[in-house]
Amino acid sequence: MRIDVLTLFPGMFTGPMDESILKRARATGKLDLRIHNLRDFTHDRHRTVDDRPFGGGPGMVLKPEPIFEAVETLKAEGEPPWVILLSPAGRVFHQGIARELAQRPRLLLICGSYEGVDERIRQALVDDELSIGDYVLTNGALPAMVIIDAVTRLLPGVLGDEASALDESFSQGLLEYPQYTRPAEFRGMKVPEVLLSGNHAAIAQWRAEQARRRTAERRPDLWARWLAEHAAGDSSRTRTGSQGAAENPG
Ligand code: 9D3
Repeated sequence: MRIDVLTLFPGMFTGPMDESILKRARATGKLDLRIHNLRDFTHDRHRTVDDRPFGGGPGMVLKPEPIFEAVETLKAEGEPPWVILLSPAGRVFHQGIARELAQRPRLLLICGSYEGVDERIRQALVDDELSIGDYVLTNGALPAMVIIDAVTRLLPGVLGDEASALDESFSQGLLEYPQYTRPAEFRGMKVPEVLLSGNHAAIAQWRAEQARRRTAERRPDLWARWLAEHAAGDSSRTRTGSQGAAENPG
């Protein structure tokens, strides 16, 4: 997948986008990531990217010309990209959106700034507008990196087979179960007996129950969705008499 990023702060991307799984995805050509400085698409001496808002008010607004020129230049370089504006006014990013974006051959991410952008950019250039959550950041560079990270790990061959298979497992939509490694007792805290038992069926059952219980306690929103999705045709856990607290978490 090719991802172009338009930003006022290209330096923020060096480092985070060159470590770990992202680094390998780029090195193996699975991710073709290109960071562009918006100022490179200006023509005046001061490389001006913003101007005062019509109608008055505080702050500045990203002017249309550099962004239009950048998007039009990049669009001409091959197949048309899906153009995303990062802004606090976008719909909130989640794993489902990451899965959808991972299907596209090419993305173009436009990083907003605290200044906001001229509305004609939305009107004429942008296919979708995304936020990463309800908190205020200084600009859209970190949100762009969050999206690149979430999408890249879903690209074919980027994660090892084990990690991808794990992702596809029954536990989708639930929080992780508790994990332990050696020693079996540490400062008086013991690893649950079942994990030392060698009984793989019992272990799987314990983990599934822990994941459900933890999700119900901590994330009632996720729990409600999981219950709804697993309601049809699955009476094994919800039937009267099944053991475990996960069924009646409240
Ligand atoms: C005047 C209202 N402010 C919105 C709350 C203006 C404003 C503040 C901060 C406009 C942009 C920004 C910079 N943030 C982003 O560009 C951004 C962002 C964010 O701040 N939080 C979560 N997701 C995103 S995506 C882009």
